[in-house]
Amino acid sequence: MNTPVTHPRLVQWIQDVADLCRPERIHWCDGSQEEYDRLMRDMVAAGMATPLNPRKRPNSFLFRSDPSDVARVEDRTYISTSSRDDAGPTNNWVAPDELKATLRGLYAGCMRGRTLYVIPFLMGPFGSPMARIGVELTDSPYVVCNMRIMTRMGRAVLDALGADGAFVPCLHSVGAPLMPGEKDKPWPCAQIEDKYITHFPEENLIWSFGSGYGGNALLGKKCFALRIASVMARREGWMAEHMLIVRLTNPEGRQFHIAAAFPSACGKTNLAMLRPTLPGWKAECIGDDIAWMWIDADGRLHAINPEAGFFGVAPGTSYQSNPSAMDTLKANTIYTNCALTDDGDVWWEGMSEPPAHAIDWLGCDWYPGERHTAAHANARFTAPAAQCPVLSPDWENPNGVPIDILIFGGRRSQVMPLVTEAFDWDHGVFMGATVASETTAANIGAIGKLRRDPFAMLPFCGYNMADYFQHWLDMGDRLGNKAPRIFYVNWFRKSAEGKWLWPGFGENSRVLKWMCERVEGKAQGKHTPIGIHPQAGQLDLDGLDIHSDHLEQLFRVDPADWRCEAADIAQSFQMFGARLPARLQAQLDQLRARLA
Ligand code: O2Y
Ligand code: MN
Repeated sequence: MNTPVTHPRLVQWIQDVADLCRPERIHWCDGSQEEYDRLMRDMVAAGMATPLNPRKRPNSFLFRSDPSDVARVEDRTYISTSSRDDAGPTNNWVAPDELKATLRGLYAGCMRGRTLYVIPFLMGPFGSPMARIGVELTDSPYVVCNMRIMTRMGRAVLDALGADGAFVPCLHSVGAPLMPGEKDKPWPCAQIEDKYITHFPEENLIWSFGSGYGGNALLGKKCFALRIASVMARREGWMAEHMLIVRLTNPEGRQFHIAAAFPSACGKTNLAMLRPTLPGWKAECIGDDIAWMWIDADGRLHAINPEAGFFGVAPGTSYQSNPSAMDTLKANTIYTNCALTDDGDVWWEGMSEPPAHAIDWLGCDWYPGERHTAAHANARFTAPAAQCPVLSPDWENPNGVPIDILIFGGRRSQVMPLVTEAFDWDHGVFMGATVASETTAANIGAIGKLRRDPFAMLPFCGYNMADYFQHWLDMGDRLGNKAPRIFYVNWFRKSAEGKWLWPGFGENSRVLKWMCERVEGKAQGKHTPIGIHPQAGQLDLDGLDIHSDHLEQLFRVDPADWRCEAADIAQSFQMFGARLPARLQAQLDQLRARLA
C-alpha cells in the first residue's frame, strides 16, 4: 500500500481493514476540489448522480437513495460496552465481542470490486484545542463528497495528525460487494436486517455497515460528534450536545450567545439562521446541529460547532421559513431524495408552488395532486456552512463563543407554554431531562405521538442517560455563578381549534429578546409552579397582531394537565432506577408539590 503518511497505527488499521474487506484499490482523499469534481463526474457517469442545471444551481447534484435507505435507523444503532448498564436503558446493546463477530462476518469481502477511500477529517476549527481528528474508511464516493462539505477533510488533517496523533477510527461500508462484471446499483446498500450502526465507546471506535444514508454513513456527525464525543466529553469534563449555536446582538451592540437543543424536526436549522423581526436586533449563525462546549479559562461555558456544513431537511425549507438556508443552497450543494423539475432544478414540498411535472424521489413521473409527495419527507441538502449569508465571523473561532443562554424545546401542541425560565441550574437540567416532542413525518415512528427525548439526545447519547444527567449536574456545579441561564420554549402550541398560537420563525426573536433582558437583569419574570414566565408587558409584542386571548393560552399552566405531565415524567424516569440522580428526583417532587 502506498501511504502519504508515516503513522504506524493508522497504516496498520487500514491494512487490517483492507485484508478483511478486500477492496479493489485504496484511495487516500486529499480533500481537493479536483478530487471532489472527479468523484462527482464518475458518479454521474455511473448513473448514481444527476447534475442540476448549472444556470439554476451551479456545481450541484441530485442523488436518489434506495427506498429502503432513507433515514437514520435507530433500531439498528448500538452502543456496545462491556457492561450493559454502561450503555443504559435508552440504547440498543450487544456485547462487544458478539457484535464485532457479527460485523466481521458482514465486512468480510464487502468491498470487493470497490474502492476503499481513506478520509482524514477534523471535527472543529483548525487550531482549536477542542478539535478532534477522525479517519473514516468507506467504500462510498457519495460519503466522501458529503464529508468534504460537512467536515474539514483531507491533506491538511493528515499533516495535523503527524506520525502519532490520536484519531477516532470510523469504518463504513455500504455492504454491497460487486462481483466481476456486475453493474453497480445507483444506490448500493444492504437489506435492513444487515444494517448496523455500531459504537464501541470504550475504544472510541465506530463501525457502520449496510446504509449509505446521512447519519448512518457520514460518521463524523451523529456517530462521532455526538455518540462517541459524548463519552469522551464525560471522561474529559466537557459536553457534546445536540445543539444549534446562534449569536444575537441587541441594538446597543451587546452580544449574547445561545445554544439550543431540540429533537429532530423542530426547526433547529430555522432558529440557527433566524432573521429577527425586531428592529435593531441581529442574529448570526454559528452552527445548526451540534455544539461541543467546555469551561474555558474565564470560567464560562464556551462552544464550537464541530461541523463545517449543513445536512438539513429540505421539505418545509422556503424563502418564507428560512431565506438564509435557501441562499446557502444556491450552489455547490448535494441534494438527496428531492424531486427533479423539468428545467433541471430541485423541488420539495413547502418550497414553493408545485411544478406542473417533476421526477419524484423514486425516479418516477410526478404531477401535483398525486397521493405521495414528490420529495421524501427526510430529503436532505448538504451545503457548505461558509455559503450561509448570516454566518457569524466567529463561527471558526478556535476558542469558541461564550454561552449566555441554554434553551431546550420540543414540538408540543398542548401543555407547554411559549417560554419558561428555569429557577436555577438543577431545575434547568430537569427541564432538559424531560424534553418531549410530538413526532412528525420526518421522524421515525407514528406521527403525532409524544416521545420523551431528554436533552434531544435520546438517539445520540453514547452512555447511560442517567450518568449523562449527572454529568450535566456536575458541569453546573463547576460553572457556579458563571453558568448560562436555562429556558424551555415551545413554538408549536395550538388553540382548541387546532390553530398555531404563535407565528414562529423571525418572530421568535421576541422570545429571545426577553431571555437576553433576563440575563441583563432588565426584564421582569413571574414565578409559576413550572418556572418563570414574562411578566405582563415584558415580552415585546410591538407590531405583532396577536389576540390577548391567544397570548393567555400561550402561557396557560393548567394544573390538571401538569399533574398528568408530572406523572408522565415520573414514568419516563422509572427506567433509570437507582442510577437516576437524586437531585432530579428532588426536582420532580418539588414540581409536584408546587402543583398540589
Ligand atoms: O436521517 C438522517 O440520516 C439525518 S438525521 C439528522 C441530520 C442532520 C441533523 N440532524 C439530524 C437528526 O436526526 O437530528
Ligand atoms: Mn440533529
